Amino acid sequence: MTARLAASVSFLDWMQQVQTGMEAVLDRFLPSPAVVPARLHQAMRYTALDGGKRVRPLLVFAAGELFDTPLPLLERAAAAVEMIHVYSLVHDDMPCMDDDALRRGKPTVHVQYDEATALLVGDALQAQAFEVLSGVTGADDSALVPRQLRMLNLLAQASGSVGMCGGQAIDLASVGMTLSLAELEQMHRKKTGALLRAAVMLGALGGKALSADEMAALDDYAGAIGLAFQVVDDILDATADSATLGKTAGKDAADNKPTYVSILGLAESQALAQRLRSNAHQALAPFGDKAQRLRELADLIVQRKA
Ligand code: GRG
Repeated sequence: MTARLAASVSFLDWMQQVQTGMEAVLDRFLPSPAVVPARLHQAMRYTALDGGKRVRPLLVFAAGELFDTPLPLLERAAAAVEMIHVYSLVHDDMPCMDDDALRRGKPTVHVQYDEATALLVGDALQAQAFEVLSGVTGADDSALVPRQLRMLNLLAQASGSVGMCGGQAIDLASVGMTLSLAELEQMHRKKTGALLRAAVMLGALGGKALSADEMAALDDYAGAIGLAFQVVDDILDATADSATLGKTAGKDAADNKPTYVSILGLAESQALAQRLRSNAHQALAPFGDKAQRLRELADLIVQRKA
């Protein structure tokens, strides 16, 4: 990826630069398709490359701008969080979980390859994420090692049983059940919110030290966008079509899953997404203009159509 773009660059151009750059970064950090076991490596690349909105890497880079995080560390953090995200999608799509055949506009890994390969792709991407984040960043990397340690700890917590995996466990257990709004929120703060929060915090922790107030403000922002992302996901699942989403639409209702739309209705869910966007903006007030990209990402998350 090239050096940071000036703040005068439009949000769209910045986003496209990060998305394109991420393709090259992931290509660099994924095992070569020629290395044994070639089929596993090809399947890892099939699912991780050429697809997805790259929301988590965008958050890493936007938060990194606030704290002057060095580019090599930003690239590693962005690749690591995207690999964890992709692994979660591959496992989530398997017949033992959501049993889905379409993801990012392509057949899911267990359909394109087979179930055992899908399981291993997820496992290997998870390990690869931690290898990448713990890797050497450059010649003068010793000063970065303490930061990397904190980042590794954060990513492990966000991915594990008190984070994303825990949220998925609650999700699987709640099929066909009536959840209160508070229970639904708790599930999503873990399942989707934990990794989105990690993306923001990873970008920040790689840079100069954060004060307690800065940490709390970023946490508030990350919490608001994490929940907004899921509210919008529920809205899109109920209102968009599969071709637009690149995944099967209407799945939540078909699977009898509690969602924001099923509990609050469409209009109230849309109002909630707007309130969360405004909360995210408010949380960024102490950072002034430097947080412009994070503000724009909050808008994107709420206004997205896929
Ligand atoms: C299997 C351990 C394990 C966890 C799965 C996140 C998750 C937990 C499952 C995904 C199910 C799902 C569709 C959740 C809704 C929110 C979400 C994470 C959507 C997909 O993320 P996007 O929209 O996807 O950022 P792209 O493809 O753009 O990266």
